[in-house]
This record gives sequence, structure tokens and C-alpha cells, in this order.
Amino acid sequence: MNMRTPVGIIGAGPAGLLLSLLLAREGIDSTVLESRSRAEVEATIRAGVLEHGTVDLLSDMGLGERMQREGAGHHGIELRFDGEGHRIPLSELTNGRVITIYPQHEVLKDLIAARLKQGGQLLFNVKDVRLAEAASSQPSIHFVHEDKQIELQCDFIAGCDGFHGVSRASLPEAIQTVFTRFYPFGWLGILMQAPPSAQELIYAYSDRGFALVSTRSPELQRMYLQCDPQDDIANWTDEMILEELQARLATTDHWQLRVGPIIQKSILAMRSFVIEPMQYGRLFLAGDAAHIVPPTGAKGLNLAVADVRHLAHALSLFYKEHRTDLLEAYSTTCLRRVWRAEHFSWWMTSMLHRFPDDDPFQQRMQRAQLDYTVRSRAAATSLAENYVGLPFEW
Ligand code: FAS
Ligand code: PHB
Repeated sequence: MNMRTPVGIIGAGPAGLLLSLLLAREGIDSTVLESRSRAEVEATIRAGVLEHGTVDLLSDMGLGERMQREGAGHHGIELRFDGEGHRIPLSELTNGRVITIYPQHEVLKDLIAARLKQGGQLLFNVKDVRLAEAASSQPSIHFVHEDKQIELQCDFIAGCDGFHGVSRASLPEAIQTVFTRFYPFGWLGILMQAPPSAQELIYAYSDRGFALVSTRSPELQRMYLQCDPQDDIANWTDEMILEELQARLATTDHWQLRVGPIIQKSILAMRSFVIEPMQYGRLFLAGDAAHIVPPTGAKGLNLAVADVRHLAHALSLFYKEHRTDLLEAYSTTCLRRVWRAEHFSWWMTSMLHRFPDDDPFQQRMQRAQLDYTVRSRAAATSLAENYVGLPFEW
């Protein structure tokens, strides 16, 4: 069976769904192909921090009603080390820009509901997705849906299928350059039914390793601690996790973690990854399909948003004014922001984690960096402007 659409989008994560809505706003139709079910996509426990610009864009598109109601704006974060907490006043240092805590899976629910309400084509549970003719003016996507073999003819393909998707593999080896950094630690993440232990996020550096106190709602908390990426989560009892969190977050004034039942726990590995270019012919990669950041800078989802914002703008000028200049410059345009976020995420990760092979000199370097960051307004401002998100035009 043959289908046709201007833009074939592979993946219904933040990148793919937002792109379909941004294109619809420009009067450009698209078809989104997702390998998982709607329920699985809407249950994806991932990001929690939205940059200022991401929130503005979602609100401008009329997608912010529930986010504004259920999300929480944070005006600062805390860096904690040597038993002391140090607040970084984000909004004070960035002319009022803030972060919003609103879970990724809630964002996905809002985007899916909005696209289906528009009558948009969103196909879940697709199988055997295969790209063809990406370098030609008539690329196509072959896939199976409800046991039917389908060929989707497109003008353009957007590869928004994440790090483990199929799109990136369609870039010929000869044209691509891959940049990777693996970290010798991972994050053990938990969801815990408890009241908040703090009003703002706490990033802690301790001799025992990194810890992060984040949140999802007044009843549900999200926390992470540095661990061995090869470790098996079954080796970590809930008591061990809570003890380790309390130990790494301990302060001279006896700060106490508020605890409750842990309802979800998992270990994720950490890497930095970028592929250049992010396009090949009529195929454009966006989000995790093209780049991965360690979550210490809370940048992954927000970078995906910035990519598709550029791509939608470039595609709308192609359809409206037959301009190809922004499409040709797509990679260069996105990669500036991507490398800024890669650096910021690597810098936060390097400053806040214990490296298994570190020596006393490296530990002193980390403390000197932490001390400078919390005592120098210039250094704190640099962290703040990167954390809340640089303006899209940066
Ligand atoms: P995604 O991976 O989200 O979506 C890709 C979609 O494509 C998926 O639905 C997948 O099922 C589908 N797909 C894959 N292969 C396919 C195929 N062959 N055919 C069809 N569909 C296919 N980022 C932040 O900004 N802030 C945070 O706080 C943060 N915390 C994180 C915590 C964790 C534990 C993790 C893992 C990541 C975190 N991130 C965070 C990063 C994360 O949010 C990603 O950057 C974000 O999901 C990227 O979105 P997409 O590029 O849309 O890719
Ligand atoms: C989260 O809330 O999941 C979260 C917050 C900050 C990070 C990473 C993850 O840096």
C-alpha cells in the first residue's frame, strides 16, 4: 500500500511530536511513525526540567495550559559540597529566566492529544521501519502497520527516533564524523512517594559520589545517585539507596531527606555523543538521534526542541518561498547550540562526579571549580544562563 505526506517523521518522542505540531502551525502536513504503543510512549520516565525557551515555545503554540497548571517554576538550584549548600539564583542572574519542572511523559501526553485533536496522522506500533532514497528528491519510508506493508512517499524525512533508532544509520559512513565520550559512572534513578525534601533541585558533590534531588510533584520525588554503570539494580535495596542519598546530601546542620516508598528504580549509563552532519539529502536528524548529553545539565529534551524549531522554520520557508538556504544550513545552525550544551553537560558532569581513577589533585580541582562557581557572580551567571537555556537566537 502507498501513502504520501510532505514530511515523514520517524519517532513520537518530544522531537517528532513537536515537529509535527510546529509544521501543522505552518500549514504543512506530516505523518509520525512510532514503533511503540501510545501507552508505552506516555509512560516514558525521563526528563523533568524544561528550559525557559522550551516553556515559552509550548505556551506560544497553545500547548502550555496543563504545564502552567501542574508544572512548577524554579528560580534557583543548590550546589551542595563539603556539608554546605550554596544557592545559584537562576532568575536573578538571567533577567528573570526560570526552569520549569514538568515531566517529559506529561509533555508527550499533551503533544499527542493536541496532534490527534488536529486530526494529525500518528501511527503507533509500526514495525520494520526502513528509509529509502534519502538523497533523492523523493525519499520514502517503508514499514509495517497492522500487518500491512506500507510505502510512505515524502518530500522530506525527519529522523526523530532517538539514539537507538534507524534514521542515523542512513547517513553514509563517508560523510559522517562521530564524537563520543563515555563516563565511568552511571545514574541510579528513583521515583519515591514522599513530600519534597527541598524547594529547589540540589546537585551534590561528595566523596561518596554525586547525588541529585529533583521532583515531579508535591507527592512524587525524583532522585539520582552516581553508581557503577555495570551494576545490577537488584543489588540496591531501597534502604541502601536512601542511606546513600542521605550520606551524600548530609550537611553540617543535619539536613534530613524526606523518605517514602520507592515505586521505580533503574540505572542509566552516561555518554556524550554527537554525529556531524545532522542531515543527508532530504533526511534531517533531530534530538537524541543526532546527539546525546549526560543528564547532569538537564539538556537532552530541550536540545531536541531547539532542533525541531529550526527544522520546522527551514521547511516552512521551503514550502512557502522555495528557499533552501535554511535547510542547507540546518546542521551548522543546530550544532552551535548542540556543542554549547555538550560542553555545559560535560562541565557539570566533570565538576560534580567522583571519577574512579581520580587523585587528590583532581579532587582539589573539582572543589576549586565548585568554590569559584558559588562565590563568583560571573561564574554563577555562566552556569545560570546555560542551565535556564540560552535564547534560541543565541
Ligand atoms: P526519544 O528517544 O525521546 O524518542 C524517540 C522515539 O522514537 C521513541 O518514542 C522511540 O520509541 C521511537 N523509535 C525508536 N526507533 C524507532 C523506529 N525504528 N521506528 C519508529 N519509532 C522509533 N533531558 C532533559 O532535557 N532534562 C532532563 O531532566 C533529562 N533527564 C533524563 C533522564 C533520563 C533517565 C534519560 C534517559 C534522559 C533524560 N533526558 C533529559 C534526555 C531525554 O529527555 C532525551 O533527550 C529526549 O527524550 C530526546 O527526545 P527525542 O530526540 O524525541 O528522542
Ligand atoms: C529530573 O528531574 O529527572 C532531572 C533533573 C535534573 C537533571 C536531570 C534529571 O539534571
